[in-house]
Amino acid sequence: MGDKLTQSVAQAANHLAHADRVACLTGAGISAESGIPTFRGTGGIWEGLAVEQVATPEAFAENPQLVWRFYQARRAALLPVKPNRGHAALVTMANLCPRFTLITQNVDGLHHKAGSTGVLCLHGDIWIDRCDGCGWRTRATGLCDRLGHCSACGQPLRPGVVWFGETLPQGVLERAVEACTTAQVMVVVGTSSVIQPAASLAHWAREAGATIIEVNPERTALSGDAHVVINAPAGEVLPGLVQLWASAPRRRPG
Ligand code: BJW
Ligand code: ZN
Repeated sequence: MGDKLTQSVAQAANHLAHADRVACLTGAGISAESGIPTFRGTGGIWEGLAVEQVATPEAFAENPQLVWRFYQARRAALLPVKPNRGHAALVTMANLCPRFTLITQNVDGLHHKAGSTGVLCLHGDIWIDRCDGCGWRTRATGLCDRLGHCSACGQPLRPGVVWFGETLPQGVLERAVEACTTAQVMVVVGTSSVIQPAASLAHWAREAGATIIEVNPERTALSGDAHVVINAPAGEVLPGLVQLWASAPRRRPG
């Protein structure tokens, strides 16, 4: 590790050691080291289509079969995937902190697979099939290339994720806002911080007095407003950060 990186990790560990309320927001970057492509890193994540072209209610209305195949391909790619050292470090973080809230924009279920509990999934879960007609929903049990239809009302089934222009699952954003605006420290990992309302959480946390720590190998829309920026891949730095936090003398605010 370079001097600057070592210093920012030490700074971050020091902030965390002084906190008993911590919120963490993750994005696609935390799963990158598990082999899942990010959305905006490589320019188009499926058959040359950007997520903005398929992850909308309009795209589904126009071509439900295409959108269905997109999500089936994503599900298939997820089957062999395992959580990485970044996901594992966040499980340990939760054990180090009396009030730790993990919030994710990811729909891949890898935090859950790693052992995190109570995760607030802002953008839903790719393994849910649901019907917009009558609200019926179920957990998908396998892959099926053919578009399914609701057995209750006949509408085409869609994945249980949040598309552009849709509101976030009821109550989830509210709980995330509460966690972020009451946290003393917020850690933001692996997100370009451009998609709303998730991107605003760190700003609301900062306005409410939290110290913002960003972990990302690239500069993002948030970097200028973060108090500590750790420019490195999550799987490489989070385990060390957690170790430092665990060994730091605890001087919590009264
Ligand atoms: C690493 C790494 C490593 C690499 N370690 N890091 C206010 C202003 C303007 C627009 C809006 C607004 N409010 C709402 C909107 C509209 C819209 C929006 O935000 N548009 C933007 C284009 C501006 N938002 C919405 O529509 C949201 N709904 C909403 O607000 O409802 C109310 C409302 C409706 C209508 C109008 C107004 C209000 C819903 C957003 C849903 C987003 N859904 C998606 C798809 C989910 C399903 C699926 O997976 O297919 O969610 S889009 C996609 O982007 C996905 C992600 O969760 C999300 C965020 O992406 P993320 O995680 O940041 O990924 P990347 O690829 O961008 O970044 C990865 C980062 O990792 C990079 O920085 C790398 O450097 C880094 N990285 N390797 C650490 N090893
Ligand atoms: Zn239905």
